[in-house]
Amino acid sequence: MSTKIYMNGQFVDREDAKVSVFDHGFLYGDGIFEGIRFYGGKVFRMKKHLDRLWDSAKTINLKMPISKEELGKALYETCKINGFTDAYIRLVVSRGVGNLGIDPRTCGTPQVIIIAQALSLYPKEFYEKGIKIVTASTIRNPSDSLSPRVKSLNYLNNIMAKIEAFNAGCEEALMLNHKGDVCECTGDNIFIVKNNRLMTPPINACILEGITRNVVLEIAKELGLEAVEADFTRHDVYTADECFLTGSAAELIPVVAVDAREIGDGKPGPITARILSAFGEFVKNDDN
Ligand code: PXG
Repeated sequence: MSTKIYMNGQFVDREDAKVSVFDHGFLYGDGIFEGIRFYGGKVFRMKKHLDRLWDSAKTINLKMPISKEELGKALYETCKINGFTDAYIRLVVSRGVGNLGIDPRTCGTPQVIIIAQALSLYPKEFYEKGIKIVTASTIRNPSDSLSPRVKSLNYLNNIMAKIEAFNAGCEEALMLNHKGDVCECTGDNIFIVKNNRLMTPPINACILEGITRNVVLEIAKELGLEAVEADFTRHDVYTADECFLTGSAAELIPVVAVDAREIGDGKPGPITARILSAFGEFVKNDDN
């Protein structure tokens, strides 16, 4: 049976799930998205994802053509119709079909698309051995140009940095902001651990406010670990005891080297392991 894709209230076979070449999502990257996990028959942190999507829509001046309640139901229906209990969900809202030219006023109704697919997890090795990353020369978009808080369909800023990572033989790149402070990676937030204290850049450091990041901050509190949101530099990363990345796809991935500097003893650290294991428990019991 072919995978069914949700398109504007209807389910369409994968082969037939097509958008117009005049959709401004395709022409200009004009649109927004969410990457969501479906764990054990539940949409993880659904309210947070929908709230973030609505905030992205607000900032790009896009009027959502569906209510949060309806869209929440559609997320569940899409997983159900495809028989998933665990999946990766990509929710996309594009500006819709319009004329050539960037004028969003020419666009009809925004297109709402939900793709659910079986998880293609990162290799086990990433979690067991950790990954090595490099700093990209491409800086993160400053907030007053295109706010990284908007999860927009225009990911070229991140893709440019990701290409630098691949060219350096790494899977991820660390991005700095216009001030030179540590920002985030191309598709994940970053944490460091120093003297048992967790640190992650604040929202105004030009990051996407990751759902997983916020879950890790909650978990740290539950575990009685000190965790702060504060600006820091690459020096702090190089000299950290531990470092890890967070994201809906990655969950938690240990980082064992940055720009060829070994982090800690060059192996995934104990606090990272503690949080990763608590994360596994957290997703089972989450009701948000
Ligand atoms: N920063 C950036 C730039 C991201 O794109 C995160 C941080 C982590 O956010 P969450 O809310 O996931 O903890 C992201 C997330 C995809 C995909 O299909 C992208 C993300 C997550 C899942 C899938 O490209 N980006």
